[in-house]
Amino acid sequence: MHAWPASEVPALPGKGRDLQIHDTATQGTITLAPGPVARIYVCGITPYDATHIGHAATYNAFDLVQRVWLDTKRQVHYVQNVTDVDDPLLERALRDNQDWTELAERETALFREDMTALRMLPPQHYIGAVEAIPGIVPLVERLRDAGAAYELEGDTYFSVEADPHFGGVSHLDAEAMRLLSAERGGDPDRPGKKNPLDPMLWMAALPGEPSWDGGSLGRGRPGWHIECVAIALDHLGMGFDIQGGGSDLAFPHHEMGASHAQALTGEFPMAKAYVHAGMVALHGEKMSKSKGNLVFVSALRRAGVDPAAIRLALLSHHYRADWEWTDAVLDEAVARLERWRAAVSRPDGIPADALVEEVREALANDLDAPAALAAVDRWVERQIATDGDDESAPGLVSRTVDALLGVAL
Ligand code: 5CA
Ligand code: ZN
Repeated sequence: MHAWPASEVPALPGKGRDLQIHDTATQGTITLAPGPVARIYVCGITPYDATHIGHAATYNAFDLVQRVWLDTKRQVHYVQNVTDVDDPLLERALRDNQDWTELAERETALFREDMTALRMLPPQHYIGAVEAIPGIVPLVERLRDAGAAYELEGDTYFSVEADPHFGGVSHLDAEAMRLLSAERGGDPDRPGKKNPLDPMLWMAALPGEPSWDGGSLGRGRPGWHIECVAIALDHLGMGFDIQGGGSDLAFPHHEMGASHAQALTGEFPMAKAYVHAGMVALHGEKMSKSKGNLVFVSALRRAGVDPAAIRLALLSHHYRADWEWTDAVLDEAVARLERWRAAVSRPDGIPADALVEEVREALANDLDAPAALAAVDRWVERQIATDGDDESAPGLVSRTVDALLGVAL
């Protein structure tokens, strides 16, 4: 699939610091020191209702990761998937009496537009689950042949007991895993499974549902977790730097993915850091497609909201926090954008070299965007209150805010 156009990232004087980031798997903060090419996989949307503010907040976090790495003068190899065939997508298409491929294409196109408007850097490889199927089938066959998978009434399941490290990403107890598995696409109550948590790797074709040639697995479609593993291993290989997503992906999705990869390669975990963004809520509940309590980026754009203000609203919360979207959050961001624009539109001002370092430091410290905004706020206040004569300062601040925060002033 094609991704979306990249906005230019201005180069800043000097060099940024290595990223320290909270890793769910080790339950602590680690310093990542990638080679010249940093590798990141971010789980993409299931395209049946895009792009809500919760999605945007999560992609904003991983956009900051890239901007920090680029500022350390590394290249970034970024892969993102699109879950373009899945139960909820098929159910929505059926409910609305539309073709599931058209629904997926339309929502993916909207997502691309939203990502472009928000200045999110695009992945180099943007891969749909459907296009990944030829690479998924041999992985499932290998898992089965190695004894890590079994057949149940034509479907193929992964055996979590094949992975001695199972649980090492999310650290949840068995009861919590069972509840979340039922909530997030699993089928813990299906009779005949070796372990209730075992996830589907390949689902036998059902009448009226799309299916593909699965070689020795028979016709069918892939399970969710193996899709991301196949795409990540194909484009990044084992031991890439970050696998990212919202906190609702830690279990089962990233846990199961790490287990699949362990059973395939003997290595654990697949990524050096498992990074999870907090959940954005609306009216007290997690914003989610299934609940329908959504604020869409495209609707805000249509209403004339500047995408830079949406981005500032996202940045005003720490990526690991759960937070609530309100009109006040947006109003504050709109006002901040106006203040910042007024401050950098002056022909000269107060020096900004220290500000560049403060923003770098804040982001390298577990992507502390609120601290970065506070640093810019302080410069802006002084700039408005003082008569400076540094002609390079306004430009430097604009470039810093653009390069490190993705906000065009
Ligand atoms: N296609 C899968 C990943 S392979 C999926 O989870 N798709 S999604 O469309 O449901 O979500 C896309 C991303 O947005 C995921 O990382 C998810 O964790 C994140 N996300 C979903 N809802 C919210 C929310 N309310 N707040 C923050 N992030 C969210
Ligand atoms: Zn995924």
